[in-house]
Order: sequence, then structure tokens, then C-alpha cells
Amino acid sequence: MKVAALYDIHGNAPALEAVLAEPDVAAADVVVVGGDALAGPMPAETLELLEGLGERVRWLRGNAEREVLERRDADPGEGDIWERRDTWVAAQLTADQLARVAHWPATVEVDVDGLGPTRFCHATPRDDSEIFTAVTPAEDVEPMLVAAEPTVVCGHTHVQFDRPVGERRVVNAGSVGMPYEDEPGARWCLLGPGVELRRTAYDVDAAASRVRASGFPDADEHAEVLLGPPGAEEATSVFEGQRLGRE
Ligand SMILES: [Mn+2]
Repeated sequence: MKVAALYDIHGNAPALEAVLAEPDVAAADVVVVGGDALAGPMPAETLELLEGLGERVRWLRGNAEREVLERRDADPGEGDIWERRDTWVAAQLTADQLARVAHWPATVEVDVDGLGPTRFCHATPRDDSEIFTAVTPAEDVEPMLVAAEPTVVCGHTHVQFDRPVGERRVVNAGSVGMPYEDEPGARWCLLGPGVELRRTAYDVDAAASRVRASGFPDADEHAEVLLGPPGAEEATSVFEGQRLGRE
């Protein structure tokens, strides 16, 4: 199988449309939607675009889908900004759509051309929000991968990388909708037979205008982050600080 891994779309439908227009995505046998697809300003449109791919899709549930499902009956005005955003996202989706999302699995295995059995997960195979980065020491990452396949594809931190961890190859597919990278553009990954970390340019200014008009709570702040995100080095250092603070 040749696989396009589209992670952390975060309801950015224009970024997703640009990635879906890539010939290598159109030609992929399988499209893995790696979690945190819907939590963002255009959730219904994002889900419709992805469901339009039909049988080629393998879904993964990220921490954000779990959190949105937890907020489906919440009061829209209650909670901090992240909770209010999750409540808003849940309200944009129909009961049938939410019921389908609730069935998405936490991880999925695909036999990838040239790579063999590959485990796709949102953050790590054992947890949907555990943090590690390109520079986390291998001995700290290995317990997170216990019993996983020789290749593991993850996301969650929105920074692409491709690194060895012990005997395994660990790839972060990056984020389609909210990348923390120095160059603008949607990030994703093509697998089979090799691993290609890919960037797709799209009109981020136009996307930011659509974010502002979406009704998403604190939409202006979200648009500003989309236009001027932290770069890879800064984001990695923030995540390393969070990871060490948790220990
Ligand atoms: Mn996540």
C-alpha cells in the first residue's frame, strides 16, 4: 500500500482541499486521517471532504475528537476557551456525524510498500496526548512505543520529523491545518516505499479570512496563530519543556 498520512487538520478545510488536490494523495491507496481532524473553525466541511474519499480512508481518533465528544451536551458559554471551542465544534456536527466519529479507533496498522507493518497513532501508540519530539532522548521515547511495529507514524505536536528510536523508525507527519513550521503551507507525509515529509502551499491569508468569518470562539486569535505560528525549533523547545515538567 501507498499511504498519504494527513494529521492534525484542525478544521482547516482550505488547507485540506489543497492537500487532497496533490496528485500523490489522489493516487494513494490509503489515506490515514491521523486524528485532530475536526477541532477547528470548519469542522463539518472538513468531515465532508474526508468522507468524500470513501473506502480509501482509515480514521484515527485524536485527543481533540475525544474532547469534542465529551463536550457534545455542554453549555456553550461554560468552560475555558479550549472547552468552549470543543463545545462549538460538537454543535457544528450532526448526531449521525458525531456517532461516526465516536467509532474511530485510537490506532491503525497498515502494511506499507517498502516499510512493512506500520502503526499509525495520534500521539503515541499507548496514549492520544503524550508528548515527545524530534529531540526527545530515545530511551524516553522507547517505553511509549512498546510492542509497536518497526515503523510508527504519529502527529499531535504539529512539527514534522523522521528519526530512529532504537530499532524503529518514528515519523511525525506534521499538521495539515496548523503546522508549527518556519515556512507556511500544509504538512503531511507520503509513505511507500520511502518516507517523504511533504509541504503543500495554499492561500493562508484567504484561509485566515474564512477562520475569522466562521463563528469559531476567539476566531481572530486562531487566525493570527495560523498566519504567524511558532517555528519548528520554538515549538519543539516548548514541547520539551512541557514533557519534562510532567515527569
Ligand atoms: Mn492532538
